[in-house]
Amino acid sequence: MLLYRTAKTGWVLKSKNNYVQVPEADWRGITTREDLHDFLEGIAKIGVYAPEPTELLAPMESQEVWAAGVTYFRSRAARMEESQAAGGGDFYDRVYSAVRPELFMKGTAHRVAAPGTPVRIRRDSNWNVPEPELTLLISPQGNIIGYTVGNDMSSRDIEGENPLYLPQAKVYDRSAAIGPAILVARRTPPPTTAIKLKITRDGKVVFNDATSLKELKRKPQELVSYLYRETSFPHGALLMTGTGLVPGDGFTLLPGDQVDITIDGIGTLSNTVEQL
Ligand code: DO4
Ligand code: MG
Repeated sequence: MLLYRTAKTGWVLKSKNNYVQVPEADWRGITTREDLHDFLEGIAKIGVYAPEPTELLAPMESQEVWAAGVTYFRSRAARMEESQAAGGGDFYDRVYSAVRPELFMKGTAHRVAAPGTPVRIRRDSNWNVPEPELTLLISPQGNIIGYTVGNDMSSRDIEGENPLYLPQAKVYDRSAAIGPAILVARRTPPPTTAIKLKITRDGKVVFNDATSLKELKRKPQELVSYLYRETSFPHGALLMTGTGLVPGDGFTLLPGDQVDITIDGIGTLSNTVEQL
């Protein structure tokens, strides 16, 4: 089942190729329900059909958005290269194989771009990339209740200059996008699940590549258990699980680019790029 959030009609469910309206009385707190799967099955059975959702919002409420890093070999390699001059390469190598993962706070709903709206690149950065990441919706009790698509926009020059600049490379207005929907499923998407990134500039595709979940070094539940250690999330949390796709060193996003991130079974998160 896919759960969409819309500007006009609130939460809309897609079940067996039908769109079903979630009653307004159930909107609040829907993404923090421990019983989300069972609850949505009940809504699907009642079946008040709705039109295909438009004007999508990020499918979240007041969760903090967190991100895991260096969970794919490709991310480790790219980070080691970009931070070589700053002597930071060793940290990325070590965290890739350490027991404790890298986790950082990416932002709150306020910093998240909705599907179809612009993400931003910083004005004080010249080297920017999108990071396509399977993103977990986690309940207040630490259970994974859904899966969505995330874009962890990153300023590689700032990150590479000094690892201590990570929060500035990662967290600024509209430095994340989430959507288009939450996949509510009892099981984690299978390892064969493809994560695809396409970047289009002036009508031409300038980057097009794919990875799959089998390249993800850590188990989603392992990342969640570290995130929830000693830390409470009364509104639940969203956790981006890291990128397995990093365009080559010569590539940077430019204003006007279109970023399409597709994850099998969830959909495509599309955003344009802005630098105001
Ligand atoms: O260590 C820096 C960030 C890594 C990251 O965001 C990723 O691997 O996806
Ligand atoms: Mg990332």
